[in-house]
Parts: sequence; C-alpha cells; structure tokens
Amino acid sequence: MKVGFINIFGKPNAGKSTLLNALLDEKLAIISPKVQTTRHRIKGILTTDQYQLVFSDTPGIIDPKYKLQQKMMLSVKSALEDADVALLIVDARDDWQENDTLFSSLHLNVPAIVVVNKLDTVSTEKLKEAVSFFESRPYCKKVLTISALSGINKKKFINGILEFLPEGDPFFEEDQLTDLSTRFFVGELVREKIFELFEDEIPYHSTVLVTSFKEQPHLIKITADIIVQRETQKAILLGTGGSMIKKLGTLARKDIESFIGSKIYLELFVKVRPKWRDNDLFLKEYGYQ
Ligand SMILES: Nc1nc2c(ncn2[C@@H]2O[C@H](COP(=O)(O)OP(=O)(O)O)[C@@H](O)[C@H]2O)c(=O)[nH]1
Ligand SMILES: [Mg+2]
Repeated sequence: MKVGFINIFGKPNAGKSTLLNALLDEKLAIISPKVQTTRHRIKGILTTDQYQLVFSDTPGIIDPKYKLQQKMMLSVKSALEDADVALLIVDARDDWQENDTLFSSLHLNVPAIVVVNKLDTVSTEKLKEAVSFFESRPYCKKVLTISALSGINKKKFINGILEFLPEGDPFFEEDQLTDLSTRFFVGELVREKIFELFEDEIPYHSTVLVTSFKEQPHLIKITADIIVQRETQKAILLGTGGSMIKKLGTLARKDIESFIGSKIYLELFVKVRPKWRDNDLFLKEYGYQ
C-alpha cells in the first residue's frame, strides 16, 4: 500500500484549505475570502485499500509580524520537515514570478507538485502559460491544474501524487479522518463565522476557546469563549442589544451541528485579553503551541 504525507503550501488565499476539503469531501478546514484564516496545521486522512494519504493544510506563508504569526509559521516549518511530497498551490491569477520566488525560498528536499488553482478564473491560454512557466522550475516535478472550488477530478489528482509516495504500513486507523479533536473543529467553525461577519481587524484580533463540551442524551452542550484584545472589539462582537453575537451563534450552531451530526446547544462569551496575540501564556492556552 502507498502511504505518505502530502503537505500543502502556498501564499494566503491560494486555496489550500478549499483543496483539503475537496480531497476529503468534508469541511475540515475553515475558509474565507480574507487572508490568514488558517492558523494551524490541519491533517486530513484519506484511506482506501490502495493508499493512505495524510494531507496537511497549513497557514499561508507570510513574514510574521507578531507572536501568533510566528507560531503560524512554525507550523508551516514542521510541515516542511515531514512531507513526502509538497503541493505548492498557486492562484492562477496571481503573480507567478512572486510565487516562484516563495517556492524556491522553501528549499524543499522532497519532490514538489505545483498545483495551479482557480482555473475557472482564467482563459485556457493563460492556464497553459502558467503550466509551462512552472514546469521549467527546478523544484517542480509535475504541474496539476484544478479548480478546488468547483470540484476536482479526485481520482486523476490522487493518481498524480501516488507515484511520488513510498510503500508502507498505514499510520492511522482506516476510519480516522483527522488527528485533531472535535473541540478544535468546533472552535474553528465559530472562528470562521467571525471572519464572515466582521471586517477590519476584528477577525485578526480574535480567537476562540471551547471551554466545555458535554454530551447529553439528546444534545451536546458547548460553551466557548471568544477572545479579543480590546473592550471596543468586545462591543462590536456583541452588537446592539447582543444582536451580532446572536447572529454569530446561530450561524456557527448550524455548521457545528452538521459537522458533528447531532443537535447542539451553543453558548458564547466574549472576553478581553489585552495583547493576547503577543503573549506566550495566552497563545498556549488558546492552542497555539
Ligand atoms: N474562483 C475560485 N475561487 C477559489 C478556488 N479555490 C479557492 N477559492 C476561493 O479563494 C478564497 C481563499 O480560499 P482558502 O481555501 O481559504 O485559501 P487558503 O488561504 O490558501 O487556505 C476563498 O474565498 C475560496 O472560496 C477556485 O478554484 N476558484
Ligand atoms: Mg487556509
């Protein structure tokens, strides 16, 4: 059986998380049109009789400006170290040269497949040009083109990867989808709604901590804290008469219910923790190792 770690790298917004979800047929990674939505390395495991593929979604590669971003880049670094194959994903509309510089700077010592994504947004001509541009790069073993959003030919895509993977024994049980806890994904779904509902700095100054998760006969009771940096941000999150937090809770509850496959009761609290993004103790508490 073919077994391997396939780690997905690229600039913010290239479509890494959308690709992971498409490959797994499951919404594991949260997605938004805003950059830097993904903060952790998220593994998605795909097992059949012929292979076990362990895909990792990673945060977009950026120059870190505060400690949270440093932690985000550490998770990218760990993924660089254990990949069997790197998927270097690029938005077809983006500056190819710039992406090439970034990919070269990773100094990969594993084979790389360049994945030109968002083929739905460019002409066939442009796409062909992109393919030949990346095919000529030294780190690139193969170029695949996809639209992660409109759906990919999974079989073809996976066959393109398999030839680079070693034979071996599986690392995970065949029904295991990820290595992260349900609590983690619950927090992520709440965080996704913050990206959806709020503008400017709010999503970037917020995080979510699930503080309790209790299974009861007909529903799961979940409480979570939304952490922000300032009182003014707390006021925005709550909204007039609590209107925004209510909206947020409703949207998150629907997604969490479909993720867990059970009714839930969700209670959200907003807490102010000044400068949490630069505080090691807070970062640790909120799951950024
Ligand atoms: N048109 C189009 N948009 C896409 C495609 N793949 C991803 N997107 C969009 O690009 C944005 C960023 O996607 P995301 O997966 O969060 O990117 P990430 O930052 O690399 O993880 C989202 O708004 C996606 O819906 C695609 O194939 N075509
Ligand atoms: Mg992402």
